[in-house]
Amino acid sequence: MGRGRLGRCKEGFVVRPRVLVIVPAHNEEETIATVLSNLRREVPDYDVVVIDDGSTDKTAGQVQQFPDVALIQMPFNVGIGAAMQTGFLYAVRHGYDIVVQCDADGQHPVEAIPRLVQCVLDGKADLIIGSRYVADTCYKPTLGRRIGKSILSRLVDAMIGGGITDTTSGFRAANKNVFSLFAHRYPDDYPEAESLVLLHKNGLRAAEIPVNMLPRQGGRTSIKVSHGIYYMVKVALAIFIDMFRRYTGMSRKGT
Ligand SMILES: Nc1nc2c(ncn2[C@@H]2O[C@H](COP(=O)(O)OP(=O)(O)OP(=O)(O)O)[C@@H](O)[C@H]2O)c(=O)[nH]1
Ligand SMILES: [Mg+2]
Repeated sequence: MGRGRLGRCKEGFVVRPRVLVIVPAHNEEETIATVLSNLRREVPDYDVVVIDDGSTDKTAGQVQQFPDVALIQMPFNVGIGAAMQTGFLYAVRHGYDIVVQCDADGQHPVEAIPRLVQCVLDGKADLIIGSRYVADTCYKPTLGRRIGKSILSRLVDAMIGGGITDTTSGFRAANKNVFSLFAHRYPDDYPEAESLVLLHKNGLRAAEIPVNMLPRQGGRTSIKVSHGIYYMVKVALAIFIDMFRRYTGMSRKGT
């Protein structure tokens, strides 16, 4: 671990940012190895940590075939929010500069990661989201998901003032301000939309760029239709409650 630290050049030291890719995984034995191979090929200078969240299949065994990929195994399924928060905490403790979130099911176009990271480095925003909805992509959500996404997007829009079309995308790159905040506090279920409200309340900015997302490349979705509706209502309520919260965690503004 720890590639991309300092490189010497004639003029002195050139600081290269240390980037950590966090891959949350729950029962992704069919796809995780391909995702990790793609990461090694496309972003060999970035470190990778997989958060295996109590998988009951061979996910961990697949990850162990990659000696340079870190593996954190949760003792039982803690859920995507707590798993990601573990990754953010890992990034803080190991002194990373930028964190990227990338799914384990092959949906996220790994080759777009350098673009996400570059936008963060250029200061375009504190969090850059890979969006499925800015341009036409191969991703075709079901009707239920389109409705859920649209309700959540409207709520988030009302809270943060618009500008984000894909509030539920988990394909993101974040600077230290963001992942330090998230290491401290991060929503539990379907955390992506609510996390944007958290960011906004802490004076941080999100923006998005178009990416071409694929359908899941194997295995099964974690989102069953009945759960989808339940979580949609839960997330909407959580966002609504956030509206009245004065203090959200790390804000210097005390919002
Ligand atoms: N750590 C952890 N990861 C999870 C959990 N549930 C899902 N994941 C991972 O989070 C990522 C996104 O989950 P998906 O089930 O693909 O959700 P989605 O991409 O919104 O849904 P699909 O479009 O159907 O794939 C994948 O890498 C999953 O393995 C969980 O409980 N814990
Ligand atoms: Mg997926």
